[in-house]
Amino acid sequence: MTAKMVQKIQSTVRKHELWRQKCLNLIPSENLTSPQVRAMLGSDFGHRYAWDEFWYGGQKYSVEIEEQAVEAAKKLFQAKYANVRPLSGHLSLMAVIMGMCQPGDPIAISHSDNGGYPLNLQARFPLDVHYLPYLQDQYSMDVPGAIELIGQVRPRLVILGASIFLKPHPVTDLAKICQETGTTLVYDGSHVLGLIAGGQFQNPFNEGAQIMLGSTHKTFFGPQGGIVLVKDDEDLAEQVSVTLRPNPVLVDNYHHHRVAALAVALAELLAFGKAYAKQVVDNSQELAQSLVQRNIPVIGADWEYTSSHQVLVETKDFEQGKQMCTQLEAADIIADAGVRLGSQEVTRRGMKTAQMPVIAQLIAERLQGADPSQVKKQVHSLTSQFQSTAFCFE
Ligand code: DSN
Repeated sequence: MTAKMVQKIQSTVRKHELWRQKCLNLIPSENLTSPQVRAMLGSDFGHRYAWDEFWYGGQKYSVEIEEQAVEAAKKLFQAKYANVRPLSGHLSLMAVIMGMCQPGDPIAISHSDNGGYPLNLQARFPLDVHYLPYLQDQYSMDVPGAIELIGQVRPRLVILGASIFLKPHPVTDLAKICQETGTTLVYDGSHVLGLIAGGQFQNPFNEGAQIMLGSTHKTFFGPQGGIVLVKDDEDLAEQVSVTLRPNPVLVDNYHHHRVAALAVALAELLAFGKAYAKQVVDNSQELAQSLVQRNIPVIGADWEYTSSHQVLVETKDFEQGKQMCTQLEAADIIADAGVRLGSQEVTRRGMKTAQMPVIAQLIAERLQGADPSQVKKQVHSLTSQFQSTAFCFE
C-alpha cells in the first residue's frame, strides 16, 4: 500500500516534469536551474543541520559552502556584505524590515495595486505603512509626490519593489531625500536580480540604495530562495542579519543544499550573466513588438514596452486576465492572470529573438480563437527543439 503511494507520488512528479518540458513557460517569476544546480539540491547537505555556535557536529563543509556562496555573491554584485540564509525572497524582505524597524516604525512601499509586492507583515507586526504615490498610466512612481511623502513621514525604510517591473525604479531621484531624512533605501530586486547581475538593468548600489534583496529564482538562475546584499555599511549588515541567525527568528537551519546550489548559480551568473541578461531583454522587447504586430495589446508603447524580462498584456480586469491565462494553458502556454509574460525561462532554454515572433503568433492564434489542440501541437514542436539548459557549464 505504502509502496503504491510512493509510486503514485513519483508518477505525479514525472507527469508534471514531462508536461512542463513540453510547455512554453512564460511565468515571469520562474526559471530553470542547470543540471549542476539540481545536483547540489539532491546532495547530502539536504540531510544536515548546522548552526553558527557549535552544537551540531559534522558541519565543517557546511561552513565552507556558505562562505563560498557569500564570496561569490559579494563578487557578482560588488557588495561588501551578503547573506544567503533567507529561504525565500519574502523572508529576505521580512529579515530587512524586522531587523531594521521597531514596532510602529513608518515605512514607505509601493502598493500592490500599483504593481508593488503584496506586503502583509503589518497584519501581525505593527508598522506604520505609507504607500508611495504612483502614476498609474505610466506604470511608474510619481517622483515629486514620493519625495514629498518621504520628507513628511521620514520613514525608517523606503522599499522599492515590484511584481510588475517594466522599467527601472527612480532610485537616484529618491536617494537624496532618503539621505536627508535618515531613511534607508532598500531595493527589492526579486524580479530583476539576474538582469542586474548581467549588467542589463539599473544597479541600485550605483544609484544610492544601501540594501538590495530578492528571491534567487526569477531572472536569477535559482534555486528557490532569497538573498540580502548590503553595499558597504557594516551596521546595516549587522541589523539585516539579526533575524537570520541563532536564536532564530525567521530562519533556523538555512538549508545547505540550497546554499550549495546558490553558490553554483552565482558562479554561472559570473560566467554567463552578461550574455544571458542581454538576450532576456532583447527577447522580451521582440516579444512585445511581435504581439502588438499581431493585435495583442501590450502596455507601454510610450516606453518601448519593457526594459526587463516582463511583457504586460493589456487586460480590462482580473477576470479577463484569468480567462486569457486559462485559454493559453489549454494550448500548453503557461502565463499568469496578470497577464505578465516573462522571457527569462525560454531564454535559458536557448531561445533567441528569432523565436519570439513564433511565440507571439501562437499566443495570438490562441487568444483570437484558434483550436487549442492545433496550437498545442505547434507549441510542442517549438519546445522540442529547446530541451536543454543554456548559460551553464558542461
Ligand atoms: N511577487 C510574486 C510574483 O511576482 O510572482 C511572487 O514572488
